[in-house]
Amino acid sequence: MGDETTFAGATSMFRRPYSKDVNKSDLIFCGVPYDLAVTNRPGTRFGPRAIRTSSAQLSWSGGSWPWILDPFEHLTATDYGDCEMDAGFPDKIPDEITAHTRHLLSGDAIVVTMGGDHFITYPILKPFCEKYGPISLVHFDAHSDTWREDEERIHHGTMFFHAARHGLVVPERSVQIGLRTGNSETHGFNIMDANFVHQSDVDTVIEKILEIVGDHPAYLTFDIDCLDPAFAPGTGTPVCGGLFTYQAQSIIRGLTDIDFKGMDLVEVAPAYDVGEITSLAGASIIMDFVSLMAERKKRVE
Ligand SMILES: [Mn+2]
Repeated sequence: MGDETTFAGATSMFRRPYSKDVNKSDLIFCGVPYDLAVTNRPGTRFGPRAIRTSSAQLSWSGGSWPWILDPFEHLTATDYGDCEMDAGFPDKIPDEITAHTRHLLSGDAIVVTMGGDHFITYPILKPFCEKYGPISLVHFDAHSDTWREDEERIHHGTMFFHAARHGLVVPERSVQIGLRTGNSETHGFNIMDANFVHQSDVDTVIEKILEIVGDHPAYLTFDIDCLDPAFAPGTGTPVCGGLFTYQAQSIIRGLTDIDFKGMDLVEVAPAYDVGEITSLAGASIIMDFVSLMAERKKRVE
């Protein structure tokens, strides 16, 4: 990994080289700076940039604790830059996000997206589903994002209702973790709400996730508001009583048996952040996912 000065230099994700070649990497980072589908505070369009900046201090050689590997010794990773979206045609943006993700998935790379508000997961999931079939969601969030909605209406609180209805995901093989908002309908998703996570130990949560997802192709979607506002104040729709960063990281570190095809980290809104702790939490969770992918690759080497 790069050993450039932490406080200066280029701010590509984890200091990986920028590249538009989607065939030369095991893992591609990209940003989708879209925040027009929020129901509360906007500002996540600045999320990818803030996460990249925070990632600089996680990019020294040797990898991050407690992983005993440097992920980038096992995975070639590049930063594609951000999805281009024409603000002059707002209706076309979801299709632009889908086309962008489809392009990134045209090679064999694992695609890691920094949001953006959580709506972006819906257009991202379409090409994942084309490639891998209906997928298992491992979904960390304060909110279910499955509120019932009209046929055409969709925003960052309803896209998983549509994703389930349109067969992009398999709710029965999916799990939502950390929820602390009421929704009388589960639409078949398995739920471990914040109370369950706080009252269980980390190993129990991991075991249940492994049981639910099994060997099904999976996608990790991490809404930073899953964390308590004490750990992630810089987000549009914070909810008290959430997970510690430690809990979320420990759970993700236990998921090496899951066949993840990609992930996103969404809803980081730097304008409401304090001391950059939210973007650092986001970058750290992505680092755990990348280390997890490296660990899986190492197993078969
Ligand atoms: Mn969400």
